[in-house]
Amino acid sequence: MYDVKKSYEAAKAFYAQYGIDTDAVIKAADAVPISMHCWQGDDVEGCEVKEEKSLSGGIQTTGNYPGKARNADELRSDIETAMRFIPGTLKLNLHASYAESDTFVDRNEIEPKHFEKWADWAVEKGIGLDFNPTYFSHPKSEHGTLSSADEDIRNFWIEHGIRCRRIGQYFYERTGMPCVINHWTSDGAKEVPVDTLAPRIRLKESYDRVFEATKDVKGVIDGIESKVFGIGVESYTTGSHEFCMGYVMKANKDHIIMTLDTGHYHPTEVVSAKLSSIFTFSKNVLLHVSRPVRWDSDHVVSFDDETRAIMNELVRMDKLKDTFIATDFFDASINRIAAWAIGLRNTRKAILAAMLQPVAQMKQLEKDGDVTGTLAFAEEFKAAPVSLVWDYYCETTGKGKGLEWLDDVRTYEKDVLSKR
Ligand code: RNT
Ligand code: ZN
Repeated sequence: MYDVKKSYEAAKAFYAQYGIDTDAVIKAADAVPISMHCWQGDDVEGCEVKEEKSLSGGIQTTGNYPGKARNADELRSDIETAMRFIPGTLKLNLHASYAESDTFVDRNEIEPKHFEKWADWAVEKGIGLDFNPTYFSHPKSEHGTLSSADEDIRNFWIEHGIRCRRIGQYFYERTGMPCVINHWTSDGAKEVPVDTLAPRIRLKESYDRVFEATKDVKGVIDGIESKVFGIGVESYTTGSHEFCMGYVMKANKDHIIMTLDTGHYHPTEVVSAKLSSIFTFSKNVLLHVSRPVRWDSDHVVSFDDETRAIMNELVRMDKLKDTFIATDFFDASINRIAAWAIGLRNTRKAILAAMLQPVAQMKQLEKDGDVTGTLAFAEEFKAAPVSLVWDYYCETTGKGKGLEWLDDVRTYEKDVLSKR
């Protein structure tokens, strides 16, 4: 019989050998906020009143697993259910396309009132809200948005960005917690454009205008997200890594930071290797935790080497507190509540695993020039009994040890999802 408490005591003794206090680590890992993305629940469709919901902008969901949320109420119920299985501090990350209204409201018309139900819900739950302008899945986004050569189109999306920052302030005022906004445009081209510069200059100017028009906005942090390519825009991305990094560094404003999505780089490039360079020049980073499989495929976050390497880096640099961690994946081929549970649990577990390492000791070994010892320590902790600490943590926080959550997800599927 597996005794969680007894097993935890054994793990506690293991870590105590290296001066690690597992009780304290659990507490610290539990307090790290993770922003849970709402869009896993409905395959990024959103709640806008419109005739046809189709995803565009170089991102794609594949699969048609039954039971997806069809409206905001169902989505909230699904999010609440998933949250029952996810330990630790959470925020909810919304997209502008999750506006609620009885009649059609275009993206350049959205107001805080269209998000009132979400805000009420967050206040009731005591959680913070993050936000994203939706610069995609719209008839006016087919040929670029903020970087479009068409001034009317550009103005439309600038107004959208402006309204989103004001909604961000509304979330801040309602929840009392800063709202982290992520700006990502899918602007790009299938073939290499002859003029690659003009769209980038327009994108820069558009971001400038969004920020200039909303400089009075309070309680909002803005991530600028880059990407290497998207489906249909394979050859050129206006908001490339260099563009976004340049924008953020040149802006030199505390609230404008880089967003690093783990699926947005060339397959051999890793976010874990970029973080310290960015922290050399920036105070904060917004992280989109995802899992690329060959490309930006947005698979469910895995407890894999790269996710662990990212969390190791953040812990070793003491930058966890300066990093806004958000999940970003969408799998339509499996139970969507399970997708959330697995991805969010893995993100938290990677944080816990990173904190369950004798960082000070390892830093000292390295400082002393003991490369052998440093490597030996790093390797030793890869197979340390993290899961015993994890199980104890999940059980004591009521989130279910091991796979207990899976039975509950299946019950919810039978009782609720299968009836949709
Ligand atoms: C797309 C970006 C972006 C989106 C969400 C829905 O490649 O990663 O962050 O996934 O905004
Ligand atoms: Zn992303």
